[in-house]
Amino acid sequence: MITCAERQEIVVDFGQYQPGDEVTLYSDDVPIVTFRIRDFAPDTTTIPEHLFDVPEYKVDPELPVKNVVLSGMDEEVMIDGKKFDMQRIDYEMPMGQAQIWDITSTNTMVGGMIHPYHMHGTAFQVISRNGHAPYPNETGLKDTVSINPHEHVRIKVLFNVPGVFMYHCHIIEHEDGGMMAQIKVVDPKHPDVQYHLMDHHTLMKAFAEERGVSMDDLWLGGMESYKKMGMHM
Ligand SMILES: [Cu+2]
Repeated sequence: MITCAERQEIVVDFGQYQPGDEVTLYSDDVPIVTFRIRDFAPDTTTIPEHLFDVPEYKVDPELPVKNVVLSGMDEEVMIDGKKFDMQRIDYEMPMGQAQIWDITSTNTMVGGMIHPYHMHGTAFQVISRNGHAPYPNETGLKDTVSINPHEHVRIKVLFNVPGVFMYHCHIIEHEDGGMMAQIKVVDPKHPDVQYHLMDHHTLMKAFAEERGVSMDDLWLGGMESYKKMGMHM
C-alpha cells in the first residue's frame, strides 16, 4: 500500500500490449490513471540488481529518542497533544546529527486510521515498525511514512540544512485541522540565528488584500476545526 504523499519509483512493462490498447491503474475500485498505448519501440533495458545505496546515518548517542504522538480524528487531530501554532517552535535539534524518532498513532476510532507522517527539509530512513523490519518498499530514503493505529514506527532523522521546517500528517483535513508541528534545526556554528515566524493575522491580512475582500469574509480550511476546539487562530 502507498499512502497519500508517499513517493514510489515504478517501472511498468507495457511490452505485452499493442498500439490502441488502454490500461487503467486502479486503487481498489477507483480508476487512478489510464494509459493509452500508442506506437512504441522495444526497450531492452534491464533493471539493475542493486538500485541505491542507503546512507548509513550514525545515530548520535547524545540525542535521546524523540517521540511523536499523532492523535484524534476530525476536529480533534493533534500532534503531541497540541494543535499547530504558526508562532510556536515545537522541537529543536542540531543540524548534522542523526536522531531516532518514534512516531505513533493513538487513533483507533472506526476501525483505525492510517496517518501518512511527513517531514519537510530532510529525508529519513525507516528502521522499524513495532520492532520489526520495515516493508521492503520503504528501505530507501523517504519523506512520508504510513503510521497505522497503535503502531510505533522508528525513523532515523538527519538534517543537513538549518532552518524552521514542518512535520505533519499528510491527510489534508488533518494538516488543516492542526495535525502539524514545527522544528527548528540549529547549525552549531551559528546557534543564535533568529527566525521570524509568520503570525496568523499578517497572513490573513495579506490574503484579504490579495483578493480584494474584507478579512471577515476570508475562510481557510481548518479554521472551523480550531473554533470547534475553542481555540483562537
Ligand atoms: Cu492524519
